Amino acid sequence: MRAARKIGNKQAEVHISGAETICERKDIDRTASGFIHRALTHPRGWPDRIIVTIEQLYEPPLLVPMLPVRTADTSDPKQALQMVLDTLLRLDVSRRAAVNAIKVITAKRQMRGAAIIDASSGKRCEPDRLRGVRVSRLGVDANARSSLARMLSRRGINTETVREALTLASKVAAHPSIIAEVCISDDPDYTTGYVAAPSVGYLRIPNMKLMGSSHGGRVFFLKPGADVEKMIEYLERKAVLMEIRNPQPRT
Ligand code: WAQ
Ligand code: MG
Repeated sequence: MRAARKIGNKQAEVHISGAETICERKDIDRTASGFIHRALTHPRGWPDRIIVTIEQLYEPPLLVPMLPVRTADTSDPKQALQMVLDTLLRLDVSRRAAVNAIKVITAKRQMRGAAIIDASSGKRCEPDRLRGVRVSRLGVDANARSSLARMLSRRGINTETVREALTLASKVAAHPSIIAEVCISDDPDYTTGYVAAPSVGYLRIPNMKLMGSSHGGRVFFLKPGADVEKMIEYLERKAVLMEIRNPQPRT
């Protein structure tokens, strides 16, 4: 689903809401109306168009492991962005690439999808810089749903926002050409973001922005020299379900 509203001249539009999932045939009605409801009640405002696309999958989804979940204790945007920077620099991300990513996720103008940044040069690599790359065809494996809900409930974060972001981050981190991801929600009332990478897990970072601000975004850091087209094909087209492979620590 994607929802948007025209602004000013005919071409420009502001992104309101997007969502994607994988479900069984019997759940299509319920899932689609849930997404439409989300578009109609979104804190980013009233859309003047909602587009719902429903496609049959012709091959079984790939199963990828859920990233382990951790939460940092940052209390303001300065601390939070410093934590983002420090975490990225400990991975194979250059300072230039990290700084460029922070510019993208704190910029006024919203993208519908994610920016892709070369982890070494810091250059943007996605073909459409205004739109970005939209990760699609992802969901939670039926066998993992109840333990996922239990694990998140124990931490008081069993929300659709967290489940969807964790699923997306787990799909993205499973690709060998992606070193790390950073994200801030574009919802004005949601200020927790995250950095994710196989070695870091899904590191939730509170207070990435001030309450009420509508900026946000996502960046994927590309391994230098990796095949960007293949990677985008995986993100946009490959059906992936997140599963829970190792017992989660009881924190
Ligand atoms: N693929 C690529 N980029 C996306 C996608 C997608 N499927 N969905 C959203 N984005 C980009 C887009 O630029 C949005 O503006 C931005 O990410 C933020 O999207 O554990 O809700 O859906 O508490 O607002 C983090 C949860 C929530 C942290 C993130 O992102 C936690 C969130 P939103
Ligand atoms: Mg949003």
